[in-house]
Amino acid sequence: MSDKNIIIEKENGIITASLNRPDALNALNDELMDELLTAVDNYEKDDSLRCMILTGSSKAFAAGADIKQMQPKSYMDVYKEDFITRNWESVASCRKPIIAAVSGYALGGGCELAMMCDFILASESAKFGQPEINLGVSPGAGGSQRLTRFIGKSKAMDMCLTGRMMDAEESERSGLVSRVFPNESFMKDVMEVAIAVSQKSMIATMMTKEMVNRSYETTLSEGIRFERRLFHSMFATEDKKEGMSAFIDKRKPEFKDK
Ligand code: DAK
Repeated sequence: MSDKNIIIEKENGIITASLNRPDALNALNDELMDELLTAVDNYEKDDSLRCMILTGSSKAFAAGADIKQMQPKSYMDVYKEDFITRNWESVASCRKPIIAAVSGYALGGGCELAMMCDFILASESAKFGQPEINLGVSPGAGGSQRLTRFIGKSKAMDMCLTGRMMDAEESERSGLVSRVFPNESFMKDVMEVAIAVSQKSMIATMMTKEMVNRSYETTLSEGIRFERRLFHSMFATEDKKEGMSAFIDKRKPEFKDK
């Protein structure tokens, strides 16, 4: 299915959403973010879909929020419209897994959108940055907060204050990216990761997401308590019985998300 700004493909329980504004290096405008909101919403509701890949083109994941859409706006415009805020958190708040697959530029809002996903896979061509400082502004969709948590204060300050770009190798080394794959096989390698994620119990996957995300929001002792509560609750699931029995029987588990 091809919408205006996002191409949606579904295969083997994996939904791939490809940002599709090639003439603007996938700059994120309000219309595109609305389409993304709808795509994420549909993904969450459809039990047959078990993992989402959010990607762009080989040249750009997304070169940021659309500067041409932002340029004429005043403070009162963006405040009154809640400009690109109302439709920006759908990826971060999705309860099912979303993998960012980044080739080329992931800048500004593009980098922020990738960081809203559960983890980032990059091709060798990926370039990350928060260049908003060059436009006389700052990150505005969580970049100053999420990037600092990913890569630490010193490097986040360096990125945000100089506006420079990091290549894939530096991004992996600093913890922004989980794995780098060759350009030639990138989407095939990403699909293999998505299939691996999709084959687990969805209950365990969703609870594990909650646990890892909670680690950003709370103290260590509260986080560990939260993990233990969810871990105990999983002993009420059929998938726990199936997973452990399958291990003992030396067979592949058949999870039913129950
Ligand atoms: N917006 C609009 N158009 C863009 C764009 C962008 N961010 N990036 C590129 N384009 C357009 C270019 O204008 C050009 O269009 P035409 O001139 O052909 O019409 C076309 O894409 C190709 O770009 P270039 O000719 O510049 O291509 P190059 O290969 O020479 O350079 C580049 C690629 C990525 C280095 C360069 O295009 C560039 O520096 N782009 C801007 C990068 C940037 O500054 N990004 C940060 C934008 S500010 C918020 C949410 C999000 C945000 C804020 C708040 N809330 C939830 C509150 C985010 C803000 C930002 O991201």
